[in-house]
Amino acid sequence: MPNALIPGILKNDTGSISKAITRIENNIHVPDSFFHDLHNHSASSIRIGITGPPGAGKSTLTNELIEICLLNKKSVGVIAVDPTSPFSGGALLGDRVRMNKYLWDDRVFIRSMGNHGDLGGLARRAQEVGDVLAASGKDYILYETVGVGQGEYDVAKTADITVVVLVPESGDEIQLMKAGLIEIADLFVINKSDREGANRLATLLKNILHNFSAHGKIEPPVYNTVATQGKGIVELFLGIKEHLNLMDTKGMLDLRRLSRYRNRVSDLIREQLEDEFWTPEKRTFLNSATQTLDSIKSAPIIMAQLLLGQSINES
Ligand SMILES: Nc1nc2c(ncn2[C@@H]2O[C@H](COP(=O)(O)OP(=O)(O)O)[C@@H](O)[C@H]2O)c(=O)[nH]1
Ligand SMILES: [Mg+2]
Repeated sequence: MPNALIPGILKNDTGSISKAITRIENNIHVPDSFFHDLHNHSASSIRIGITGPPGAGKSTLTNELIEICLLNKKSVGVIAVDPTSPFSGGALLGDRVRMNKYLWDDRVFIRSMGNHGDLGGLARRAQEVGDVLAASGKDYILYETVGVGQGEYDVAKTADITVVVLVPESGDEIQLMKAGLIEIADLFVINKSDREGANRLATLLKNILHNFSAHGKIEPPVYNTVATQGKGIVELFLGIKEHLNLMDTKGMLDLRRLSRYRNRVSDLIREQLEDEFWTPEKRTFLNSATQTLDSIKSAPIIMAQLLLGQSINES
């Protein structure tokens, strides 16, 4: 029973944390009472989302942030979510090295999560893993995610504050995605600022940010970093803390946490309703009605109404 792991989790016992997370990751039944018991202990961690395109330097930055947290006597949990990876249950290839580094250090817990085939489920599991790490007393929880399509919005839903990592070559991307990026970003980082174009991009970005007023959000500051040389990391860390303070004073942090809670509830309801809805009979009905393209006689909406209605025998 995972509930037996709770005392260990609350004492920051790595073995208990690890076992609980493995159950969550593999969708081994975790009773609702487990999350109920964790809930009252998961409130005080700060959850930071770090997102951006593959190769932008998110992992390198995350490693630097771990170090600076430790220097500030703070503990850290890292959840590296890669929706493009089918792997799970420990390490994605590039993350193994850093995980080994902290193997015997209970101030740091790192876990990589891949995609088991359902993106929505991945976001839910990542939040639940965050709850376990929060209950273990980690001061900061860093969510590292690849920003691909919906993925980045999912991190934003998960985190108290979201850092979007770009590189000097990302100029065009910004033009294309500015609305979406600006909506989710609380802070921007232009990493690889040892390369040409970093200052130009910073100026461009600041201009865009200044002219784009996202409702209920503070204008995101822009930081330049060279993660591989540890440059700009202290400034970024202080910037994150300052931004959190500002959000807190303006009541925005509470609002965000409230909306995170509401989103989680509605995601769970959607998942549960779908699970209940798709009986084997309904799946068979849909499959046999769609054997070939020629055999399909009704519009998708009609098919959906048929399935939603009572016209199919339930067993
Ligand atoms: N030149 C340069 N390379 C960097 C910098 N930060 C990371 N890299 C390199 O970029 C590559 C991708 O970094 P990684 O952290 O794995 O990116 P991720 O996919 O976003 O997690 C690695 O080879 C890093 O060594 C930087 O500031 N400057
Ligand atoms: Mg990475």
